[in-house]
Amino acid sequence: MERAVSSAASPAGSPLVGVVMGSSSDWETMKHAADILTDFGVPFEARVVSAHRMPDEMFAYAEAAQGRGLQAIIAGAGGAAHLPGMLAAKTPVPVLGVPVASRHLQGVDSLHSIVQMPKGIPVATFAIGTAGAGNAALFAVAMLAHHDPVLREKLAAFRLRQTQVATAMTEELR
Ligand code: RP5
Repeated sequence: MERAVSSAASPAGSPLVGVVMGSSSDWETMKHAADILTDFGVPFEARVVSAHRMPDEMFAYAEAAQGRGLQAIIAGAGGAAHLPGMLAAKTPVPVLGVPVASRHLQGVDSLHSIVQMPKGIPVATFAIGTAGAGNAALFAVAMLAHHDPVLREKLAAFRLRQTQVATAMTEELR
């Protein structure tokens, strides 16, 4: 299993999106977010910022996020996944939570930990696993595209390609 978290996978420029996770073991899931951001040319950074093993670093990361120009933070964690909620508590930057599949409860624990935020501090929560990581990145792209016509065109082209692929699937039935 690939456990190294890439720190240089981003296109050039100050990061607009932070991709953070509780462990390098989450990277197999979270790299699907990084891949989407790379494809769209969105500058991002990828880091391990464990909530319970690096609480001070996690707070520092959240406190610096807005000043560093981050527009969104995609946070993935597994088990008692408090990383997205704690980051959201410490920064006004929108946090997109990705429940990572856990060994014993297959990520249902992660999902409930992230999605059941008490009213007042929202975390936008995505599907368990790679679909959630990819969709969190696409959601971040959509947020950025709101003020970026080039990104908007790329997103429209991405969706058109999906439609074309799905449309061509009928041929496979013959
Ligand atoms: C969480 O514990 C991480 O987000 C990861 O999903 C899980 C297991 O971590 P490792 O034991 O693989 O480091 O903090």
